Amino acid sequence: MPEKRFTQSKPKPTITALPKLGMDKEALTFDFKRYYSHTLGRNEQCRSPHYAYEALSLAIRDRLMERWKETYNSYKDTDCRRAFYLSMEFLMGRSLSNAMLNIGVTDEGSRAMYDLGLEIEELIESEPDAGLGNGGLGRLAACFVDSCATLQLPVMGYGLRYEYGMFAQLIINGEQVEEPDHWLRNGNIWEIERPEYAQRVKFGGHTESHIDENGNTRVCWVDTHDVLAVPFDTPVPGYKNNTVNTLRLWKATATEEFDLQEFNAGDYADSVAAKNTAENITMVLYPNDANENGKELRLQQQYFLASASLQDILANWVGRHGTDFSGFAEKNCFQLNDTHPSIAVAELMRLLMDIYGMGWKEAWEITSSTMAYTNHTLLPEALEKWSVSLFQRLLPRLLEIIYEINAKFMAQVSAHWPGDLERMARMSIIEEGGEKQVRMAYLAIVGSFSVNGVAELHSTLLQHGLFNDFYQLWPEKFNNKTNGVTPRRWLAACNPELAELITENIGEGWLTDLSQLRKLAPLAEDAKFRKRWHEVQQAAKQRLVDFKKAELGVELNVDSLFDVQVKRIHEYKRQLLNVLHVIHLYDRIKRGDTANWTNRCVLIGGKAAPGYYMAKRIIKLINNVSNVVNSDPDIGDMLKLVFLPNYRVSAMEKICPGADLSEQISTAGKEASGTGNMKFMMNGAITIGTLDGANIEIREEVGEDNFFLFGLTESEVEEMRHHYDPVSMIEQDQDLKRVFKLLECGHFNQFEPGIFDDIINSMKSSHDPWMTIADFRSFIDAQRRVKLAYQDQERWTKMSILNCAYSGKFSTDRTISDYNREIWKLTPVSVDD
Ligand code: 26Q
Repeated sequence: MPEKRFTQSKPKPTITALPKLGMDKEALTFDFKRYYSHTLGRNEQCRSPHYAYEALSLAIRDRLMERWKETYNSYKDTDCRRAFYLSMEFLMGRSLSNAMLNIGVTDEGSRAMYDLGLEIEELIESEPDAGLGNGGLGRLAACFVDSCATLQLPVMGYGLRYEYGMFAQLIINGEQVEEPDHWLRNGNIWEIERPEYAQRVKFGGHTESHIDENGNTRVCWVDTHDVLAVPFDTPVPGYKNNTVNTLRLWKATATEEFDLQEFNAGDYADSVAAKNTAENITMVLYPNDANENGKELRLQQQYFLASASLQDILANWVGRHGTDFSGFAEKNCFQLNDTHPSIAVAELMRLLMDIYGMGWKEAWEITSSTMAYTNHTLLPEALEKWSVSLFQRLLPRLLEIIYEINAKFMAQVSAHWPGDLERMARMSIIEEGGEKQVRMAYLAIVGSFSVNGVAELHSTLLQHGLFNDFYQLWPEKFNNKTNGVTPRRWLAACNPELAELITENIGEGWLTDLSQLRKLAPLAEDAKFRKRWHEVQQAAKQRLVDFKKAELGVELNVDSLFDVQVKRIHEYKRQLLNVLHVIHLYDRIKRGDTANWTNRCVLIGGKAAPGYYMAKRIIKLINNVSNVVNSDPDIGDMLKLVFLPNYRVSAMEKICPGADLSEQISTAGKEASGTGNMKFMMNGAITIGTLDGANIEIREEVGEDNFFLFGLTESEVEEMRHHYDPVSMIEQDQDLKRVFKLLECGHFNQFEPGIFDDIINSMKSSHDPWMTIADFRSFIDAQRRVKLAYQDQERWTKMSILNCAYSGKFSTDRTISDYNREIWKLTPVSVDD
């Protein structure tokens, strides 16, 4: 007799009804062993920490999964309004330690591993960074989703699952060499593939229009090459609140017809090659943090993200409400992380009209009341433009819609400023004259109900400079949302000793209400507390020293001032100004001008876009100066310069607790906000900085006595441009003159003649946009004040405590509360245990 099969009678919900998993050491140990042995098939003989990392991660993931499901159901049941964060980058870094912290099993998990003879640190270190971003903008997206989950807000992140993330940086002979980052090679425990929610994305083809049964014109986009978007979901846990939100990343794969068409044409090789074309779309992250103009694949990526995400959201809506979109705008909001996903404006119009049969007016009403745009740069050369001809070839239907949006917008401009043709030309989404271009920022502004900058100064400059025409037309759209960083990763997890000292003294409320760090301020006057603070900071410096000794073989002296600049290498960020200061100190030592000296380690790290020639030369200069300085026996411990290779999220987690001085020295008006500045401040480093980006607000919070200010203001920079004469400034400043003499005589490139000529010439040019020389004297003087402050360790420690104490504003919990109060207007949804 065959066995009887009960396939029909099983009531559905019991499939996933499971007893709740334990959060104690024993439960974690049991699950760890089961995964290690039965799932991964390893035993004691296996020496690699990778499998232990995987086993522990699987055990943690199970606990996330329970809460993820609950969160999903809570959102569904409450039918709440939601926001979607659309971003080409999510620089998540590592997940294990963050997940353990947020579900509250850091101690139990560490003890479980310890009792098994495993070092939790080693497991944590074996996780590769999810480096799906370039820098600030990508890491901001990651901090945002952390804070959204912590604030119990129904927000989902949408992005791309790049097969290759940000390249790994090697330094060979002082130069950057890029190595591909195949971060998925050993699998990714933290993602769940959901092929059942795959979406189809169109490219190419042409449009046809016809009259439908109701007499309305309908457009069909036909003869397209379609690509399948397959979602991979990553859980995003809130801090100890049972909320687990979703980050959904799309992977591009070939459709079945794609294979068949080519296959039937008879060429197997062509068919496989065609598959590659489709799958190339999410193959690699573009490693430039400024607009590399015109790359077709980049536009494909942008549209792929926008289209797949919007189709997903609309399919979900239709699944629950049918094709009645009357309540859609009340329930949904899209935040565009820069212009990169701004094609979403046109794509939502297309989907509502062409797929769901809506008229223009109704579709525009929905689109322009659900889209919100965040700008991250003022540099005009970084503003995205796409040639109309590329658009026509790749996304013909989208181009039609953009033209229509622009025609209606131009009519509005003309009504507001009758006869002002210049203004119309300035504001047009389509740039005329020469090759026609689509201005993506203008599309984003026209299509959004909110436009924000990322720090007060930046937002002001957007309103009065870059986007002034739009601000005059729609002042109510413009607002500021000063950036932040998540205090869970950037204080609690990366600096546990400091976190513990803080908690011992003011309780643990600061973890979700960072303004409570203010309670530390009075303790700056307590000598015993200062002593503890200093000890913890020295221990963090020692850990950094040990890491760098193991990684690079360099010996740093913990008693010297750790002076740190880590960020992308960019001329506007002025790593060169930092190098000029190092050369100046070197020159002073060589001249014997060392009375009252303070030993200093200058640490500089960051990646250059592979095609950015000047940035790569700056890296070479830093390394060459480093070689000369560090190998000179006259210099010894008085001065060290070290380039920190392969700067990334997990590197910053080790660097920021060990920094004394945070270098935030961009040309005023150029750094939109900066976020590294906030991480350093939170960990008690003191900033030397210009009045740029969020530095201004940092100084406001901590007070001028606890911040080393230097340099021209934004308006002074703009004024000086007209008569900027760096050559005579060099001539008139004896210190600067000697620094340039060393550079120009080839002191740092003895056997590499001429390699720094371009750098030298750029600084000496009266057209140098970054005006490095203009701020030299002021910078050197500020560094002298730094040194004097550091010599009084009691004073320095006070300043350090106060920097941490007044860093509360720079939590992304505050930033996200601001976004929510003023833009998203979501109601928090609590998730039951
Ligand atoms: C665009 C088109 C084609 C290829 C690449 C790009 C591209 C990619 C990344 C353009 C820009 C970026 C990243 C920009 C960025 O990170 N900006 C930084 O954003 C931070 C968060 O708001 C700010 O703190 C920084 O000041 C800002 O520089």
